[in-house]
Parts: sequence; structure tokens; C-alpha cells
Amino acid sequence: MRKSNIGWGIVVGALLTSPLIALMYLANQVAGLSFIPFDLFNWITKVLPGPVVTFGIDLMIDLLRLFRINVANAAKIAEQMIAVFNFFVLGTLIGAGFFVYASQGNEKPGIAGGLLAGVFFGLPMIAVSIGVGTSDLIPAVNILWLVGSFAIWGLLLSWTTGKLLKYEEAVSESETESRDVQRLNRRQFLITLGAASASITVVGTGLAIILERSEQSRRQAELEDSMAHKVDSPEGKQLPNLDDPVTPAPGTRPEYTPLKDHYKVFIEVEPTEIDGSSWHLPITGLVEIPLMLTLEGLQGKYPERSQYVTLSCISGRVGTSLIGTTLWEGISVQDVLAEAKVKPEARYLKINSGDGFYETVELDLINSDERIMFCYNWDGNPLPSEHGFPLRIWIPDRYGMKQPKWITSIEVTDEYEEGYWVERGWDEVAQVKATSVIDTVAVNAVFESGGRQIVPVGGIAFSGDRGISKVEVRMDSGPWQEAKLRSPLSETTWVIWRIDWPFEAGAHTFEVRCTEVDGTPQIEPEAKSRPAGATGIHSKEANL
Ligand SMILES: Nc1nc2c(c(=O)[nH]1)N[C@H]1C(S)=C(S)[C@@H](COP(=O)(O)O)O[C@H]1N2
Ligand SMILES: [Mo]
Repeated sequence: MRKSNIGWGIVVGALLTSPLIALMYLANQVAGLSFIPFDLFNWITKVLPGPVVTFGIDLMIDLLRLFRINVANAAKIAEQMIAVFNFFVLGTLIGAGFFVYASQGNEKPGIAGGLLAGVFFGLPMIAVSIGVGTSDLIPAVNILWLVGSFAIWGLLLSWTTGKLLKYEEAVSESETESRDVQRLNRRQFLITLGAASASITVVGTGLAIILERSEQSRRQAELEDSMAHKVDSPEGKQLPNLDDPVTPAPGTRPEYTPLKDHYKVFIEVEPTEIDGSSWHLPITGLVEIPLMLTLEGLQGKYPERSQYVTLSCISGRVGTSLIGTTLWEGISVQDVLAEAKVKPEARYLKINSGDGFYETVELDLINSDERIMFCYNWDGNPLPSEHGFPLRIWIPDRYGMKQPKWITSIEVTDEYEEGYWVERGWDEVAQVKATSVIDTVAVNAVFESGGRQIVPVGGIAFSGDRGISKVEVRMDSGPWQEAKLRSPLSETTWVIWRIDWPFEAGAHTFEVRCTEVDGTPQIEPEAKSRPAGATGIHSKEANL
């Protein structure tokens, strides 16, 4: 085997795999056909062992941090890029392997060889795609499209390989004078191939991006429209603590998170889309009366509850942006289970989601807390698809990882099963750790009081549903001073705190700590988020 054959093989593989990706992306945007790079990535992340997945996520987050990229916004885009790159490398390597193999034989690879290459690459991909299933089309149409795409990829691979090998043969067998002519022919062929590949890739991707953008703005308009018609949306409505005399220090995050800014976390590359009108929720297992709930059925039947809730992700550091507060509406899980008549031997709910996520909730916990909610509205409107439409569960005082979105089935059981993230090394209980955060040292809002210059300092403190009784701040390791607390939106949201600090020019470090209602101080020693949630003192540098 000649060394340069690997090089040629990689070129051929890359030139054929790029347009394949572009056309799949386009078909995905036009007709909802499978985009295999995402399917493959989703599948890989689900089957890989937990430690490998967490290592990968950590590595990605560290890299984003290294380049000072906002993790909450960029993580999904990074994942998507990795997904496409993975598939590109895979296709390129298979193409290169084929080229090298073919160049060792005496015969041109031919149609059968090409189809075989297509099957070798395509069959596992199609199996994965059917397994994880992101296409919203009739399976047969989707499969036909995929089979066709990979077959054509294989045939083109074989044809290109044959051509290049023929040129190579011609080059090595020609007389010196005509060798240059043959080289020129080969170069011409490669230029044509490269141009075709680049054109299809660029045009296909461009069209797909345009389609995706217009679909996004259509949805945005629809969302805004639905908000405009909803009279009792809490946006603009008076929040329950409107008259509280403690006002947030300028620069404190909004107490009620604008919906579009609420953080989003989901295991797949893209959020799951569920059609609300055909959605059914079976509640089966150890019950006297198995239920089959629909969205309309849910909403009319049981007393409606609403609750201001702060939701937080266990994977963030102290001060993470993966936390947000909005109004949750739904029904008590107790009410639904009462109708199903849970059998006495039952101990758990196993909740399954549309994206392959799952979690187990103890019935003892549900029976002890009527607030545990099947939630269908956020901020006065149906759950946005990213946030779990049509139904998610809320469990007070637990991190988000225990609270499935996109619920598709529920089984009442006496067998414990670890949830998705528990299986991957995260804490079984995932109770929220008390933390406090400095949002702002408001150097732009310095004011005078009693002849002194004052700088407002403020932020949040959160301890699940256990409440915050005290927040203290100190500067440059001086004595702790007690901050003022604004009354929270509910007993299950964060608390906004504020302290008016005597101004002292220079560079200073501010630190904050909090105490729960029952007197428990927040954990001061630093701990990483894995496995049970980050702890430690949050600090902020300020130049006064
Ligand atoms: N089905 C499903 N539910 C899920 C998840 C998921 O990936 N899939 N992620 C969980 C995690 S880790 C968090 S922090 C919250 C995030 O909810 P949000 O995206 O609405 O903020 O959803 C939880 N529920
Ligand atoms: Mo999370």
C-alpha cells in the first residue's frame, strides 16, 4: 500500500461526507427527516458509561470557560458542533478505509462495492436513528430517504475511488511526457469534485439555516401572540411582594425571571417536541384504576394549583446562571394518584420522558407534600417546548435533575430504579444546598446618606423550600454584617437581599453567606457540584 493512498482516501471521504451532512440538515429543516449526526450523538451519550459522559461534559465546559464563553448559552451549540464533527470524522474515515482497501485490489470497486460501503456506513446509522427517533415523519418515508442517501454516498465513493485509481495508474504507467498530462487530468477531476462538494455543502447548509431561522421567528411570533391574548399572564401583573420596602440593589438579577432568559437543560442535542393534541399519559402498574390522561382531561378535572418556584440545576457552581424563577401552574400529584387508587404495596413512581430521560420518585415523599405538582403552565402560558411541554413534575427542595420534563408515561411500582443522572453518578436525593450569591456591588449607584457615601450590594439566597432567615456580607475578610431581606415571592423561591455598604475607595473583595430558617448555616467549605450540588462562599471583587 502506498502511503499517499490514505491521504487521497481522507480527501475523498471528506468531500463526500460534507454534502451528505448538508443535505441531511436541509431535509431535516424542509421535511423533518432524520438528522443523523444529532441522532448518533444522542445515542452515544445515552449508551456511554456515566463517568465517560461526565468527563466529556466537564471537558467541554472547561474549554468553554477557558475561552470565556457563556456556558449556559453555548453548551448546546458546542454539542451540536461536536455531533456534526463526529459524524464527519466517521464518514471520512470509512471513506478513507474504502479507498485504501480498493487501491490494493486489481479491479475497480464497482457498483456492488459502493453499495456495500453505503450499507456498512448507513445500516448502523439508520438503526441508531430509528432507536432514538427524532424524525417526526412516517418511519417508512424517513427510512427510504436514509437508505437512498447512504446508497448514493457509497456509489459516489466507489465511482470517485475508481476514477482516482485510474488516473494514478495512468500516471505511473505513462511515459514521462504524458505523465504531466495525466497529472493535470487528475487535478482537474479533483477540482471539479471539490467544487461540487463545496457548492452542495454551502448551498444546502445556507438554505437550511434560512429555513430554521424563519421557523424560529414564526414560533417566536406565535409565542408573543399567545402571551398578548392571555390576560392573566403574571408578566406586568403585580407580584405578591410588590410593596416590600426592601428594594433590590441596582444590578441584582430580576426577581421574576423573564421566560426567555430561564435556563434550559436537556440531555439531547435539541429539545424534545411533543404534539399536545395526540399526547396521552398512561398511569399504570400497582394501581386499582389505570389512568390514561389527556391534556384537556388533566386541566378540567382536578383543583388547579399555582406556585412561584425557583428551579436550580445541580451541575452549576455557586453563583451559577443555571437557576431561574417563574410561576408554575398544574395539579397536585396526590389528587391524580387518589383517582388511580394506588395499591398498598406500591412504593415509587417511575416517570418516563419523551427524550429517554427517567426518574424515580418515592410515594412517601408525594404523600407527605401536596405541593408536588404535575405542571402544564409556566408564567401563565402552556409550558414552552424547551421547558417540557406538555407536562413536567415539580418537587420542592430538589434540584432539576429529579424533575422530569416531557412526561410520557408513569408506572407505579414497588421496585426502586435509579434515575438517569443518578445512574451517571449524581446524588440520589439531590436536595437543594443552601447558597447565597452576590449579583452586584453597584458602583454606579453610589449615594449619600447621613454625610456618608454608600454603595448598594445585593443578590440572592436560596435553600429550596427551607427558607432563608439571614444573609451576611463582609468586605476584605472584615466582620460579617447582616443584610436586609426582601420577602420572597413564595416559600419556594430565592430571596433577594441587599446591604447598603459604607463606601471605601480602592479594590475590595465582598463575600456572602446565609442561614436557613431553622438556623442551619450554609455550608462554607467549597464542594464541587458533583455529586450532590456545589457549596462554598460566593465572592465578588469590586473597584470602588
Ligand atoms: N425529560 C427531561 N427532563 C429533565 C431533563 C432532561 O434532560 N430531560 N433535565 C433535568 C435537569 S438536569 C434540569 S436542571 C431541569 C431543567 O429544566 P429547564 O430546562 O426547564 O430549566 O430539567 C430536568 N428535567
Ligand atoms: Mo440539571
